[in-house]
This record gives sequence, C-alpha cells and structure tokens, in this order.
Amino acid sequence: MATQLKAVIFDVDGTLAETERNGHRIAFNRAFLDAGLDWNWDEALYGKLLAVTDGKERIRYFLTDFNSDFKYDGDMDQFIVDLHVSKNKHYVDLIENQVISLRPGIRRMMNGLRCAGLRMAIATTTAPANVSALIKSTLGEEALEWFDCIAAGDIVSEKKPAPDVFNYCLEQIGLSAEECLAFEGSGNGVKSSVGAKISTIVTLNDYTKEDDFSGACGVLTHLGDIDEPCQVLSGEAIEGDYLTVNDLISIHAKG
Ligand code: XBP
Repeated sequence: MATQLKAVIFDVDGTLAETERNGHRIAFNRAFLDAGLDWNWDEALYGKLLAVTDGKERIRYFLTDFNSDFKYDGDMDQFIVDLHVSKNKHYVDLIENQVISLRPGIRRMMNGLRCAGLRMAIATTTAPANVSALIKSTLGEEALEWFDCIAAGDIVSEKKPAPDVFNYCLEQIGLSAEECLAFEGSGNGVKSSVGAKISTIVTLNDYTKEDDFSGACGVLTHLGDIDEPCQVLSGEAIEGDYLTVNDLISIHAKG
C-alpha cells in the first residue's frame, strides 16, 4: 500500500506569489541606487540572474559574469552582504505595502489542506523575514502558525538546487520524504526537492517556463481556481478546472 500523504511543503518565490519580477528585482535595484551604484537589473537580465539562487550569490554572479569591469577597493564579501541586507529591507517594505498577491489557488489549497488535516511547511532560499512579510501581508499574521516549519535562507549552507533545505524541513517536521509532497516553481527548486526524494508538483511562471523539470510528477500553469482554470502541462490529468486536495492525494499515491 502507498504511504499516506501527511504534509505538503511549499516553495515561496514564484510558487506562493510572483515575487521575483516585481518584488526581489525592484528591491535589488533600490538597494543599488541607495549605494550609489548605476546598476539596473531589467526584467530580461534578472531572468538570466535567476539561474543562481540566493540574493548574495546572485549579486556575485552578476559581478563575475555580467559586470566584470566593476572594481571595489574593500572587502567585497562585506560589500555584498551589506547590499543584500539593504535589498531585503526594501523587499519587506514592498511586501508590507501589499504590491504582491498570492498566485491562483494558493489560498484555496492551503485552506483545503488544513481542513483535510494535512500539515504544511515551507522550504525556501529567501530570508525568513521576507517569508514572514509575504505570509502576513497576503494571508494574515495568524497564518504564520499554519506551518510546522519555515525553513528559510541561511538555515542551510548549501542552497537550492542542493536538497539540504528540504532535508532540513523533513527533519524538523519528523516525516519521511515519502509522506510528503512539494510544490516548486523552478528547475533549481525541483532539483532540490527531488534530490530530497520528495514527489514534486511544479507551477511554472514566465521566468521558469523553459526550465528543466525532470523528476517532477506534474507540471501545471498554476493551481487554478473556480474563476481561473489551470492547465496541466505534464503528469496526471485532473477532472476539474483546478487542483484539489483529492488530486494531490491521488498524485502522491501514484508517486
Ligand atoms: C528564490 C530565490 C531567492 C530570491 C531572492 O527562492 O532564488 O534567492 O530570488 O532571495 P525560493 P534573497 O524559490 O527557494 O523561494 O535575496 O532573500 O536570497
């Protein structure tokens, strides 16, 4: 008999909300401006930079691969850390001003999971303060209690695509990979969750639609809602216009 589904682990950026283009990207640019830098990460460049997870590593990647003429007379690591701290302040400001909403079906799915007695957790590369700000501004402060574990940011040293953040999350919630299912939004995210041996459903977005989702058990445009049908791009077909908790249980059972 297949192992029973007990918990669902959500990625954040691109999965809960489209935070990259109008959240993190804008926040990076505001931090650059504050620091007197003339760097501007437009939408197309940001799409390329997303190949690297973690904002600090993304700045480093920008400097080595897209702006190698830049010279800094000082401690480069500290410079990047300071830029990233400033970027995250701007990000939280943006989110607190409610510029970003949840993707279709996220609220419905979370409510459904809670009603069905399934547990929820979060596994993300972004900083804990960024996750809290997003959850509070979209679902309300009390929603922070819905998650048995919010594994975020530097809690692990090897970020996605390494499986560490998902393994950490499993350890914290005391469940095996077989008892869980993950929602991811990017190729790096899928490598991480599948690397931790968790069955994974992908909801893609404009930035990730060309990513390699090998190993995922389904790819959808988004979770869908009553007034916003989703499309299943690969994996098991669903009967309705949107993914339900019963669909999840059935996808998980087929594993
Ligand atoms: C997405 C990321 C993050 C954010 C920026 O994380 O790659 O690096 O773009 O976050 P996930 P920070 O998909 O795991 O939610 O700048 O806070 O690192």
